[in-house]
Amino acid sequence: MQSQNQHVPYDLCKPQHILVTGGAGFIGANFVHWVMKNHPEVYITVLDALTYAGRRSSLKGCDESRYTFIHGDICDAQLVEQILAQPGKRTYDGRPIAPIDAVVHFAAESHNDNAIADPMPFLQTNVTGTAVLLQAVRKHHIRFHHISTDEVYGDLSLDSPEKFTEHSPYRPSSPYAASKAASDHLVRSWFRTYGVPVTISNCSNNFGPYQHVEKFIPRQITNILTGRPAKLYGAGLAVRDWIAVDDHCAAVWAVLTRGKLGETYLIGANGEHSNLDVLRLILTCMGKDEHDFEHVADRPGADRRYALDASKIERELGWHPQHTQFEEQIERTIAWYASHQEWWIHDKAATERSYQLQGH
Ligand code: NAD
Ligand code: TDX
Repeated sequence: MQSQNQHVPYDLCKPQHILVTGGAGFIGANFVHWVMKNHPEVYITVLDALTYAGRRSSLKGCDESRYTFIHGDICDAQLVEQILAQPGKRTYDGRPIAPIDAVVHFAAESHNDNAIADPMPFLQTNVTGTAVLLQAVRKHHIRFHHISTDEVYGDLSLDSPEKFTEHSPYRPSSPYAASKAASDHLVRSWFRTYGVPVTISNCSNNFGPYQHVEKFIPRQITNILTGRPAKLYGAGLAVRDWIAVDDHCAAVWAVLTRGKLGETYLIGANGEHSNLDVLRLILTCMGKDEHDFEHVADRPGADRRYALDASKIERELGWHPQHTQFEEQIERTIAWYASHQEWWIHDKAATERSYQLQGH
């Protein structure tokens, strides 16, 4: 296959039909809702394997005539080829749907504790799955945006003002982060070697609706809602750089539609907080004593601090986070979990059993 020009300056991509992988997961589902609300002209196909982390009900409320859900695995090359090779089609009421012209790739195994217990599914989905998608978009000349994480850069010390930039060296410390780093390398190499029109974004820790109860913030909220103690790893001094998931979705849209091909953009909202401070805030917002939690074992090799310098995307693409009042966003997240018990209650007991086995 002939290499496409690697130096297209700015590709103003106006997608008409996006394939969203992992669209039944936390950020993917929020992205589907966000696009439906903000870009009603776009049609979406979701490809999701519905692992323990994916839920069809996360897409409830989306206009059924504006998206198709496909239950399948990104590692299934035949299925991916079949989806991307489709010519345009029609909705059930006869309206034309353009062929898929962009892929936004969220699908991944995403939880560090799971990767520590068993890294192999992370290599399969995050590395092999990304390679399968890259081969298919290469064949069909389709725009590809890869969703990655700040964890590929390793961690920072607690007491320095340093932040990650697009030039920070890759230094992943955990099996999950290493699998995401590998996928980033694949994406860059498919750009350089084959001219596949790609962009990458590396985002900090997200929070908001539809996040699985295994993750830090929803775990604490749902522990308190179900009468379990909140659980803090180690002394809780580790720092994460939090961003409201809607701000991440808007940033992904900015990179997809206005990003420069082959480039990486860091996405963050200057939301650094220690785990201890976040937990105390959740406890206080939920009317509990701020000391009312248990310390549990930390992860082996735990990362200390993540912090992102997002000035490139702000400067070059004009994206700025809108939901930066952390306490207000935490209160909204608590209210969402309190009013959507039917969405998470079935996962709760099994998640806690698995944590108990891991000593967390
Ligand atoms: P998630 O675990 O909530 O969702 C992942 C989704 O992918 C699920 O719906 C799951 O069913 C699906 N999936 C898993 N394996 C699949 C496969 N083989 N084929 C098809 N679908 C599959 O994850 P998330 O938190 O929404 O993360 C989404 C993406 O964003 C990931 O790539 C993650 O690395 C990245 N990211 C997450 C955060 C965060 O804070 N959650 C931060 C930065 C980057
Ligand atoms: O019960 C808990 N108590 C606790 O103190 C849990 C589940 C976690 N923690 C700590 C561990 C981390 O220092 O909270 C911090 C955040 O943990 P997670 O929510 O598991 O997130 P993290 O490991 O930082 O990774 C997240 O951000 C980067 C996402 O899960 C990744 O997918 C993303 O790439």
